[in-house]
Amino acid sequence: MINVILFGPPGSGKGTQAIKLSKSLGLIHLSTGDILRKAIANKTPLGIKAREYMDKGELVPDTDVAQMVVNAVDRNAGAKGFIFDGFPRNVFQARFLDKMLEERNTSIHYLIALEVNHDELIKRLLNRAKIESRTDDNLEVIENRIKIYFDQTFPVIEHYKSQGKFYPVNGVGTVEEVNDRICKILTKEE
Ligand code: B4P
Repeated sequence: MINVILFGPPGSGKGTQAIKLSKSLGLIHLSTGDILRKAIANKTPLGIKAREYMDKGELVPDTDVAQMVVNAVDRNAGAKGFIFDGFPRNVFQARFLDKMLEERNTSIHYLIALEVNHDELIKRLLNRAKIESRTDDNLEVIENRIKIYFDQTFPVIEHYKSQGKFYPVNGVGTVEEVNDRICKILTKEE
């Protein structure tokens, strides 16, 4: 089994790369953002609650997200592995993920951290706003999402660095170039 966390600030290309990697490696793509957006679209109780947080760029409460992830993992028992996209978002979620995988006799193997500068992040997300109509892709909310990333999410790096699982990747370049850089790490090529 191979379990990968795709990590990085909003707009760094996590979702974009996760879709490509899940196809090429045959892994299950588990995006907490996508699951939450689906819950919002379906107006489920979780979706109605999550929307209040997501529209402000804040993190949805840990207990809700954790339960969602357990459900998604257990629905895919027997999978070759998972690409966790947008999860964990803080150290509590990281500890939770480690424990949940341990109980299923597996673990995280790689944390791939996409590194992209602030101006490029803003440019990409404002560009996406013109194409999709995500309610959290406006400048004020984007700046809050980036702030929350550095305040709450960034410390997750240290958690996996201490386990020897941290792999930084330059996230600037074409989608293919970034994908090649990640694949080199996952296939252990030089
Ligand atoms: P997410 O859905 O995870 O959204 P995101 O961080 O903005 O990244 P995303 O994956 O969509 O974008 P990407 O970088 O691929 O989270 C949204 C919200 O959900 C959070 O703010 C939070 O409220 C909630 N949430 C999610 N998970 C949670 C959790 N675990 N706990 C609590 N709350 C949670 O791409 C961005 C744009 O860049 C795209 O338009 C793409 O086309 C473009 N792009 C990608 N790669 C590029 C490249 N190489 N060059 C140019 N453009 C590129």
